[in-house]
Amino acid sequence: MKKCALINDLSGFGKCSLGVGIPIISVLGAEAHPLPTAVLSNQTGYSSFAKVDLTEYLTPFFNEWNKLGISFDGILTGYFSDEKQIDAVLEFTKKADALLLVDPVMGDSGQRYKGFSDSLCSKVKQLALSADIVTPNLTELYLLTGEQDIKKGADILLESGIKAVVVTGINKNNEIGNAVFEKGRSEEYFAHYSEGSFSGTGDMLSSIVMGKLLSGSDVFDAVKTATYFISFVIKNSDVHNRNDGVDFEKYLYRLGLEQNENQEKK
Ligand code: PXL
Repeated sequence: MKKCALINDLSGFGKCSLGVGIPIISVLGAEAHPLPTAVLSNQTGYSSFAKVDLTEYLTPFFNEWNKLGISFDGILTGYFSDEKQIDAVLEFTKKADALLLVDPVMGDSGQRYKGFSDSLCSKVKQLALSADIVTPNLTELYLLTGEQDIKKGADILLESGIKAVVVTGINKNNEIGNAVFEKGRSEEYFAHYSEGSFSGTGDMLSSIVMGKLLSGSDVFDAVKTATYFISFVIKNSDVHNRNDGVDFEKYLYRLGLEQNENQEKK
């Protein structure tokens, strides 16, 4: 089986990060190997939270993984609570021969998440620029490039050597969608829009894309699957507070079914 390292936080409430990454990578048929950057009582969108920061453990954990001689096929990164975590990850990824997908988690809806200082954002940018694929939302695209224009922002990232840029959460004609840019090809996928923004949907997208890539899909098909799945899940969720996240658990089987059908055809 393909092995995927998931470097992200673990939040007890407010479904996101490892809480959605582990089941999604698993249902798509790859091994999920988590390394929590922090453990939180709940994600930071709620009015308060308690947090255990695991910065000092990242390098020792990577050292143990290296001692085990594990070679990862994919590395997916998400939320960081300290710049030093990113230095540790850069040290690890530079020696790994893995597909690196960086979700440059920094903010949403025009706002930075709590704790994202200029210096943490510039470290996230450094990591993003070393990735094969990045999945910024519009706020993060702006923080990475200073561009509000999607194509111009994506081109800046492609010029810096990133192979594919997936810009998420685009509203057009009352639909919601994601745009994929590679040098020489770009596509957009749109689906039903449910008003609002919901915790963890960016994490769902990056995990679906990684899981699909590890099973041999290209990034366009991967984003297409993610777009329709996330839109369907939101539409069928009973959400009282956007911080709680969406009812993806009930529909994971759909991702698994589609994946198994595709694998059987191969
Ligand atoms: O889904 C992004 C995210 C991840 N992790 C934590 C967060 C957020 C967004 O608020 O607070 C802890």
